[in-house]
Amino acid sequence: MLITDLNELTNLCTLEEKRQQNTLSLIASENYMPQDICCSVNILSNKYAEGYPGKRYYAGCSIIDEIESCAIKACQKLFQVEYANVQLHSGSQANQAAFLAVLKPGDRIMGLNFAAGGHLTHGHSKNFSGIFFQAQYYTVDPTTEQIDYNQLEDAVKLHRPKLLIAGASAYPRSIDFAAFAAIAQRHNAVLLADIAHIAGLVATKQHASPVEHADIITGTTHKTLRGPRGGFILAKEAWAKKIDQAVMPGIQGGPHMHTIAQKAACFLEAHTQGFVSYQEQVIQNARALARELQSQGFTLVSDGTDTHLLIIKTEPLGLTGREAEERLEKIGITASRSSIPFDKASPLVTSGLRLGTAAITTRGMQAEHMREIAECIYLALCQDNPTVAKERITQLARAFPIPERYL
Ligand code: DSN
Repeated sequence: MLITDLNELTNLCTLEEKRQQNTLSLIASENYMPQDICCSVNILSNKYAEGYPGKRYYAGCSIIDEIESCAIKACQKLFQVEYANVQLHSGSQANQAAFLAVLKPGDRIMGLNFAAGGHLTHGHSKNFSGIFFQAQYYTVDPTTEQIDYNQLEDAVKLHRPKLLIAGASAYPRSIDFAAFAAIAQRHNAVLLADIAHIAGLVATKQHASPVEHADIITGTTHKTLRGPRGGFILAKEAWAKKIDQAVMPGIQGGPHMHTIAQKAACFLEAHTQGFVSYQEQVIQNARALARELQSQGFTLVSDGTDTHLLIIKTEPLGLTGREAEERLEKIGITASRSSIPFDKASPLVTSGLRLGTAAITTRGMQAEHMREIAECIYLALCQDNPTVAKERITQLARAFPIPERYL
């Protein structure tokens, strides 16, 4: 359908808002940003501000400078880190800039295998990271489906990467950044920690921080951190100049100042006790959902979770990840198909379904509501009974509307 008029566009946005209100997002990388943060700063989108506070290539940036400085300081304080760059448009661009700061084209990198939960930007053959760099992988132990740090060291010793990446998009367990750092140091690799998914958990100490261990840390603000769609880079001061240059002029031009203002609000909110309680609840809900699903007979990758996400194996149900995703969408749950360790199915099909609790926890759900969700997932995936499940999910969505303000 070709949109020819602004009203039609507005209608589509209203329809999307209704869709979000009437369904539950269990997509592990999604969340609901506070509406009072997102509406007030659109005026900043009018301003060009290439450069950094106090060093811009445009006039009229004095207020913009204060806003970006506020975001930088709040981010540094939140993560207790010496340097922060808040201009990254996304987590992928944060990784691009980190690579540019550390590597030359053709250098070797090593990240977690894609099927085991690694991200596209950690060396996938169709991504810049696998096109411009020589990518090697480590994987998880086939029995525990968790990273085995002896096997990781063997892989690093064998392939000698210049950059070792610790982080994932679909790995339900904690990451031992200290162990990664020890291995990187022993084998002269630079350590990049990608905390895109777990940034909110790290900020509130629900997951150990990589700040003491990693050379460079990349992350996103829109997942567990519950802010605007965007990225950031943290590092020790020694990396500051190289990273600033890698971001601008390396890969980006004008920063999105409206998003940077939203990031500032997000970092400030993340300092509050209310946000800490929210993150504690995200983890409690993920554990409760894992337990309820297991009691319904589902098999989970690595047998559980330490974080905000978990992955159901769909092969034992006679379904692909894609079919499971479609069945859940029919009952009003959005979730994402996910490869599982050593998956034989293609990434478009997969043998797993990734679920996360960051968004439903923002809606106010508690551990006791995870049973209702698990039962509806059981009805949809094991009994192919969408009608009852959809009614129950609709009621739950109505009982827990997306809030406008949180704290
Ligand atoms: N697409 C994001 C996710 O779903 O994990 C990562 O970039």
